[in-house]
Amino acid sequence: MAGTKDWLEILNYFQLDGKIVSVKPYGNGHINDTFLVVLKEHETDAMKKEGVQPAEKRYILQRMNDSIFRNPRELMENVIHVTSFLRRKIEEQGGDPERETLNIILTLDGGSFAADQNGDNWRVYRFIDDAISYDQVEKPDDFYQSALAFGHFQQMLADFPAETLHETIPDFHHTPKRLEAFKKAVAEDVCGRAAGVQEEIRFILDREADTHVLQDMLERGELPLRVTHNDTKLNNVMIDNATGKGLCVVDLDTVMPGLSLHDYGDSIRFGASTAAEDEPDLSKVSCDMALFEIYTKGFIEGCAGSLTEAEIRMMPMGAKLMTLECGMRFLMDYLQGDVYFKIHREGQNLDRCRTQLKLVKDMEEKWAQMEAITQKYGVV
Ligand code: ADP
Ligand code: GN1
Ligand code: MG
Repeated sequence: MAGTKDWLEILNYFQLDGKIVSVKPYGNGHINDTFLVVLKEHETDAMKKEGVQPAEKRYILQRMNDSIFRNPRELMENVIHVTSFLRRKIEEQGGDPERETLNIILTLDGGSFAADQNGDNWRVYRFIDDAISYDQVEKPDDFYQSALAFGHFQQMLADFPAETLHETIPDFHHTPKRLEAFKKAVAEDVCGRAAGVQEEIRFILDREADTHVLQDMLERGELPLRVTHNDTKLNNVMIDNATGKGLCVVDLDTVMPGLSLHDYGDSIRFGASTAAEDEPDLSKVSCDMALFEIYTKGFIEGCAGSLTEAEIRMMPMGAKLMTLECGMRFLMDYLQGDVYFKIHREGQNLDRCRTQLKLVKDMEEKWAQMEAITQKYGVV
């Protein structure tokens, strides 16, 4: 994509003012195409006279992934609904809604996204300044702060009318259905890659019984259905540079009814790992129990007493299942020719799968420790 002229065409759909300084790819999300846009405000005569420099403003521009999110209108309805709900809560709590939730920049005709001439759909958020998101834990306290933020996020949405949410990706964390889709991809083997990954396939299939555990508990009414984020990796939360606290949960595309354990587990699989999600050297990958403990403590605190005894008891299983599910999704994508998660090199999805499976194995070995930690913080 695109010289300045094309960016101008896209940015002109939105209620934005100023001259383009730069538009650059931004962040490390696997799904949307994200750009940081810098605009400089137009210099007025008054500014010239008074020697005032025109200010620069930053925005996040995203090309929404339409092959994953099939209905952009419904997706953006969810984002509008969730962010307006959060805005009210944040105001009630004396917070700053301009920084503590996403702010959508509307199109000229008041819409929340715009289609360009190629049919690609774009949206713009105000950039959250003076905050950072991490791709790996650098300081344990950042991980703790992210846990508080994700727990608090879920807590704020406790009375959100769940029935009004569109299901942007059906059965997103329905692990048994994910396994069925995985088996189909193995059987079809469209790229002829299955022969080279028999060990990984076997590892996943051996854990079929596990994939049902949380779903069965949900269906038996033993775990509550809540409004959850569903994609709680560390780089989906902004940490405030000034305070070091979790400031804003971003990437709201998958906010849907789900289990608290999905949010908890997804954070653990990403943030409690000792290595990057795509680390090729598996000897570097394990689940760090100190980080596991820090996140567990923060998430339980962030949920402010709302987690049930069963939710807390099942935390180790939440961590393991979300890791297994993610490993399975990476491997399925590798088998299907890398059509879902963005890759930047050959074999990256296979490396991602392998780190997840290594983490699952490590968690199984540390199970007693994980149970002891969750019980320690779960005691009320
Ligand atoms: P994806 O769905 O591809 O993961 P995200 O919505 O998570 O895309 O955006 C990618 C990255 O961009 C995030 O991890 C975060 O670092 C950054 N980001 C997203 N929205 C904002 C925002 N409003 N302000 C600042 N940074 C943002
Ligand atoms: C994707 O969008 P991003 O990069 O935050 C994916 C998650 C996976 C994650 C693995 C909509 O998250 O489900 O857990 O990659 N998001 C979607 O890193 O599929
Ligand atoms: Mg993201």
